[in-house]
Amino acid sequence: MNKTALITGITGQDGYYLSQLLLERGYRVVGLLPPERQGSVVKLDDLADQVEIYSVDLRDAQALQAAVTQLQPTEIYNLAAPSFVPASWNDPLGTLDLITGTATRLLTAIRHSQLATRFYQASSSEIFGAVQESPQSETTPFRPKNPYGAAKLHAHWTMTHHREQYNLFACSGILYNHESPRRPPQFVTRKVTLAAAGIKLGLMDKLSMGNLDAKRDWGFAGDYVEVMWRMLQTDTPQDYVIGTGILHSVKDLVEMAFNSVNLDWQKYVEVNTTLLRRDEHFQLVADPSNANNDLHWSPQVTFEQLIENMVQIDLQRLQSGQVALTE
Ligand code: G4F
Repeated sequence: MNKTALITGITGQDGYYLSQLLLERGYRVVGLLPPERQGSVVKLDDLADQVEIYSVDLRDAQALQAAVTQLQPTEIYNLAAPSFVPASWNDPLGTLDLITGTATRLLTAIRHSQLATRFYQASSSEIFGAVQESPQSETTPFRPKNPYGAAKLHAHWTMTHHREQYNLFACSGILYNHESPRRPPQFVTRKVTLAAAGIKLGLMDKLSMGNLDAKRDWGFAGDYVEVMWRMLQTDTPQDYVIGTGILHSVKDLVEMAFNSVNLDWQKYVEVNTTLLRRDEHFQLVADPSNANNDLHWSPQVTFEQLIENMVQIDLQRLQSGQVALTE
């Protein structure tokens, strides 16, 4: 019998790549989407016809329980989150409810259903926050410094408590920044690749940026969904830090993107102080040794390949009118 995977956040970047991987591996893939967001299934493009959508409000515990009881999933991937970190300051409670609340309600539903469903929690390097050691591993203390990181940490602990208390097969992937051509343009990689393409085509002439010295550990989202799946295929549930272990600055990113279309970034990029964030001196960089050793996982796409590919795809999209620039 086919395995069934339930995915929250299916229409996001990771939801797309994960659905693709699971469909290729013979799973029945069901996305849990709030009733008011049914239309967003079009974001799944070529996969929209291959996945099933179950309409459910993620804040409704009873409805989630009914979904789990009815669909009897082999695996649940909890990816749903308002993932743009600065926005979490505008609605800390809403962020907490969607991130922690959804994880708690799903874990409770698995517990009550008495199924052997395996649960993946999408955790984040933001739970490490104000780090005192770099790189970070599974034993690094958690010190989140924004409502998003705090909510992700609460969800992480809730998952851990359910694993210990009820012996559920549940685990967290503590993922560092992962990007792709499907990343929305408010995130820095896509903002830069779209701008480099737009400027090359003469559709815009300036790019306003925040902190060019900020550094991140960036990988390709397609590589990271592979490890989500591998985490649920092991004998014992365990949390893993997932990243490349390599830091690049935002300046490196800008330079790489503009170089790939033969432009001198310094002629087009300006710093807009309203885009600066506080406390950006912490170096969030992964030590993925455990994932390398236990799951035989390592990233396949380099940062350079990723950015070059994103710029090329943005050039094609702009030329074909598939995306338009708002600036
Ligand atoms: O692309 P970002 O907005 O991603 P951020 O805040 O690191 O969060 C992403 O990764 C986390 C870890 O996996 C996730 F938990 C989270 O959900 C999300 O996916 O910003 C990256 C860096 C920051 O240091 C930011 O200050 O880029 C810097 N930056 C500089 N100028 C900018 C800009 N970021 C944005 N979005 N826009 C700018 O103009």
